[in-house]
Amino acid sequence: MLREPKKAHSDTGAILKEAAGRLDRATRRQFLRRALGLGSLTLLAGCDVTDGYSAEAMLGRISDFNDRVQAWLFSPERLAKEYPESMITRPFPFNSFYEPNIPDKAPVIDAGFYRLNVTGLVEQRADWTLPQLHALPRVTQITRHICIEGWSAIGSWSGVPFSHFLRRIGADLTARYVNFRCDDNYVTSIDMPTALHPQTQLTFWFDGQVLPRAYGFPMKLRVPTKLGFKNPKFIGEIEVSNDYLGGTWESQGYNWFSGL
Ligand SMILES: Nc1nc2c(c(=O)[nH]1)N[C@H]1C(S)=C(S)[C@@H](COP(=O)(O)O)O[C@H]1N2
Ligand SMILES: [Mo]
Repeated sequence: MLREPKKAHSDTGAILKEAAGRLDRATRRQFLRRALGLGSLTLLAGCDVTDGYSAEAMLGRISDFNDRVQAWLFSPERLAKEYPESMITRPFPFNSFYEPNIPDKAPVIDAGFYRLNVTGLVEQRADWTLPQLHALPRVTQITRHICIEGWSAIGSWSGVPFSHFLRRIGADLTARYVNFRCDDNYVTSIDMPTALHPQTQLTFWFDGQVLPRAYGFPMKLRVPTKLGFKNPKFIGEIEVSNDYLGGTWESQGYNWFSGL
């Protein structure tokens, strides 16, 4: 059953401004002028959208525009802001695409049986066990996760820089996409420049502990330059590909790029 797109929260303007705050001043003004100039994000944040059909049509139009603006804005050199430990949000919010939106419904994955499938345009199409993944070099980031539904929170995530992992599996770094298939049937995909961004992380630990089940055990992709829904949890397969896969929320009208 196709679900009606979740209505944009009335805080979209605030979230946009928060995201814009991470840009330098000239870029920010251009961003806000171009994004808000068309009234697209104002519309997105507005309450006029009452039925799923018009919401979907409108989001489609906005998406085409935003893909262009955001692709133009994105640069691999731009870093998401990092925060001190004292600013970590506890407890950290939980979100899922399924209903009811509660952690109890998150998949139960057995650490011993778990295998990560690596497929597509890579030299080593092997499966990885958790101990093998945990042995990769570890870095930590404290960044803000921004959800399109109108909340944001600061968290601490640790794991291997995704660019390191991609090189390790001999990924074709000229491929266009990295696609993710998750154990709850969630799907999303990112462009290769974002996959290689220095802060994009294959995450196994959260706030100093093993990534809890609700937050994506055994692994998620942390992408601080993208909205929350571009951060897949419970990853079962990573595919390097030139084929556009889209995603669970992307096919419901959310902008595919959704980032800076
Ligand atoms: N597999 C999977 N990944 C997912 C989702 C999901 O439902 N399933 N929801 C996305 C959305 S919309 C958000 S905001 C974040 C929520 O992550 P959190 O529960 O760690 O806060 O996960 C993203 N990744
Ligand atoms: Mo989200």
